[in-house]
Amino acid sequence: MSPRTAYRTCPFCEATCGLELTLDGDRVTRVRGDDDDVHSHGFLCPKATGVQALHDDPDRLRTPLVGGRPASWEEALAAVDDGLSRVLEAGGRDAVAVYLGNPSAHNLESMIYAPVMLKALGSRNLYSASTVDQRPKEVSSGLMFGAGLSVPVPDVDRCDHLLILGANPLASNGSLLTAPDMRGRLRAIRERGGKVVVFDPRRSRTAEEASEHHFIRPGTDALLLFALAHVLYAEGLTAPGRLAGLCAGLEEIEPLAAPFTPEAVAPACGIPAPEIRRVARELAGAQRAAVYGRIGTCTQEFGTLASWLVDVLNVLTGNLDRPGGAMFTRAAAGSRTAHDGDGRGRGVRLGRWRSRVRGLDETYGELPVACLAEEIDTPGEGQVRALITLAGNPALSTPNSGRLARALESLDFMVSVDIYVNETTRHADVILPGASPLEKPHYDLALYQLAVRNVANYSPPPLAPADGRPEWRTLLALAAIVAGQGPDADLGALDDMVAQEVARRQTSDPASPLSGQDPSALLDACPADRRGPERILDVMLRAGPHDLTLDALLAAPHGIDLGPLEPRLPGVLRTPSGKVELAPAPIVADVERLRAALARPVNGQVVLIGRRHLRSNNSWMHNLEPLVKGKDRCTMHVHPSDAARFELEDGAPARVSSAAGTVEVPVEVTEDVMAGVVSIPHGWGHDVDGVEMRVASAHAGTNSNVLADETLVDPLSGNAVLNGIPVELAPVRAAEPAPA
Ligand SMILES: Nc1nc2c(c(=O)[nH]1)N[C@H]1C(S)=C(S)[C@@H](COP(=O)(O)OP(=O)(O)OC[C@H]3O[C@@H](n4cnc5c(=O)[nH]c(N)nc54)[C@H](O)[C@@H]3O)O[C@H]1N2
Ligand SMILES: Nc1nc2c(c(=O)[nH]1)N[C@H]1C(S)=C(S)[C@@H](COP(=O)(O)OP(=O)(O)OC[C@H]3O[C@@H](n4cnc5c(=O)[nH]c(N)nc54)[C@H](O)[C@@H]3O)O[C@H]1N2
Ligand code: SF4
Ligand SMILES: [Mo]
Repeated sequence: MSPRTAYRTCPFCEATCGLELTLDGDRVTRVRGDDDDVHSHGFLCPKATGVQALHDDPDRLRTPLVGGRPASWEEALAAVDDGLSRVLEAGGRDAVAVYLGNPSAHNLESMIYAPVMLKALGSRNLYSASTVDQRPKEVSSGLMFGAGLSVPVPDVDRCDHLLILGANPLASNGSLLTAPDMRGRLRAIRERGGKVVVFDPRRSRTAEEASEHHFIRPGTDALLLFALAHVLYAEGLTAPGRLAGLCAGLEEIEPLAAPFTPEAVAPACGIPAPEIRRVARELAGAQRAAVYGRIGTCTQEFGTLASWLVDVLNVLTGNLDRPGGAMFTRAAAGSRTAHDGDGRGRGVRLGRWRSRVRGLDETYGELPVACLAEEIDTPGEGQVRALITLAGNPALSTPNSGRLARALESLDFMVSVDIYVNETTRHADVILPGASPLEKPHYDLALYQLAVRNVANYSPPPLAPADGRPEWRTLLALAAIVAGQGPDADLGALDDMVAQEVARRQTSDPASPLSGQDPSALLDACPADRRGPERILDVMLRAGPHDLTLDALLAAPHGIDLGPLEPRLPGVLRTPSGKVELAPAPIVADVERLRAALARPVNGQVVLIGRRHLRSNNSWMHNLEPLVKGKDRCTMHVHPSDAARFELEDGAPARVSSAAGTVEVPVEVTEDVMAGVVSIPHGWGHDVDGVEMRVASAHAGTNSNVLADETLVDPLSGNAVLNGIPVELAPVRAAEPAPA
């Protein structure tokens, strides 16, 4: 067979780069950036080669495992039916918990079919990686704009001033910001005479590329942002312009910001007051500016406040919803706010139920994953006794991993849909294998909702699934099982129901031109032989705002560019008032907690933060030799003054302890981290029994989330505090025993 070319969107991070793959039979022989991709224009990062390495990885699961042994799909699904049915019978719906991991948001099949399974299960114990990630931003956006995914995206290609807090897009390639080649885009800002300003406790790669970088003490972004707002008011620099008429609660911001003078926040933030004043003036003085915060501003104790203040500043400077500011994307498919209405909607309702043990609020149908271990290991009515994980590795990704590992081991039943036997799935009774990226169709239903341009790109699977079982059928089979239909339900009939329901939802959006039309007509418009995720995507595209069909995307293998972002206020809003809610009551009520933090002494305490590396992706790409080879990446960055203070030596192991646990990790002394802060990347620690990832085990590293304290959460979102964890440091001396 002669080599062929296939175009496929990279599924690994949020940048959604177009790849050009050369295939020889069922082997990938070359991975390149697709120069003609309408969004990435040939850009790619080293992780792209992971498509090939992952496909070929001998440790990647290709058959189901039952009790650790290869089994047929029939056996495996029967075992799942047996295990889940017992728990459901004994403990009811809430006794079965689900954890959805990050790759499920990059996966068309799980974006469509995981919710079907969740609905069929009807458990209140739903958890996901969102509550160790962006949930604070979804809470602030939901309260302000009426929908959790109405997250304003910095219009990086047209702004001339970008203020970045807690994001390192040169390593992460952007998050809640789908924009391939952020290095190029940031350089372009500077080349057109603009400025990039970064606040980060580390001199990150993004900080190095910026016009200026300020070290900021972890967890103090909300203080800084309030102080910036304070300066805008004090110096008469607020200029909301047309936004004044589109916002409710604008007048509440000035008194809220009053206590947060630059002088008041300076000691806590570690930033001199005159610098804060200058940054505020330059932000206000820029023609077109955007403030952008990401994981560093979310996974901290004031995550929702900081996320909210980012958009408050965008409003106060007149930059929300205008070109070069922070804008709302109009995605081609899957967005609840694709069509402009009159701005009014039901808004979001949070806290509809609470977690059983700690009483933390539900958000968007989920409980905080920081509660998962206690919901499993605390006896009583409603205790979790079974767990379904889908593309998640909570044993490495969520706080107090030590406790969670013990809890997972104690479950009556666990099933994982995953591609590896890893730190989490080793606890599962049954593992159902997901497919390789080459065996999956791809369309970024989630990430295109946050793209810096309106784009759409569909890639068909370059290869058929090796065992003929696409992941969506596995999810539908699980849905059938938890619905009590047993392991051999008619998945085709279920799929028809799902498609019908999607069509019904599309035609019941009052803002849609299809509102009130017959959903069956929408379904019937799709080619007759189209089924599964392709049919549903086709329905969504047809009902979407850009008049697309799947056939149109199939005819455009490099994607379709639907143009730059356009102003969308008030049509994008879904708030009861029809206005941007600038001072939502729950957020305003939380300001007092921030005020109290002003008085808190720092006193030489050391806090832990994380970091990301370009060649790594959370916990799960460490089994791919091309990506892990070279220098050890799981080290603790320590400032020279702290190294001296705690007698730590470069290259030697240190003992790090927190309220949750203790780890040992090699020290890397560097001035790239601020004094009083240490940094360890998350997602490592592969040297535990039962993991079947040979390469990863040889580059095991340390699990930093052993140190994360699950009792620390941002109260409004329940999001875990993973940055700014108080720790104690000591050298590991040869004679001391290792921690248990
Ligand atoms: N290569 C690679 N790319 C990835 C991932 C990966 O693991 N590797 N993961 C993907 C995922 S799931 C996500 S969510 C995104 C995340 O994307 P980003 O948010 O860009 O993530 P990071 O690169 O971790 O950058 C966060 C920065 O916040 C800083 N920081 C920590 N605490 C604070 C604080 O309190 N305040 C401030 N101002 N800064 C702070 C850290 O030093 C770090 O430089 O990346 C995605 N892309
Ligand atoms: N300390 C600290 N902790 C953090 C973070 C931090 O910055 N600091 N970041 C947090 C963030 S932003 C995130 S998103 C989470 C990530 O948390 P998780 O989503 O729990 O973890 P991942 O490492 O992404 O694990 C993904 C899992 O999916 C599997 N997988 C990969 N591809 C597929 C597929 O196609 N199908 C199936 N079925 N399975 C697949 C992998 O084998 C792996 O088990 O970690 C969080 N944890
Ligand atoms: S930047 Fe992200 S999407 Fe692009 S090639 Fe790298 S991992 Fe893939
Ligand atoms: Mo994430």
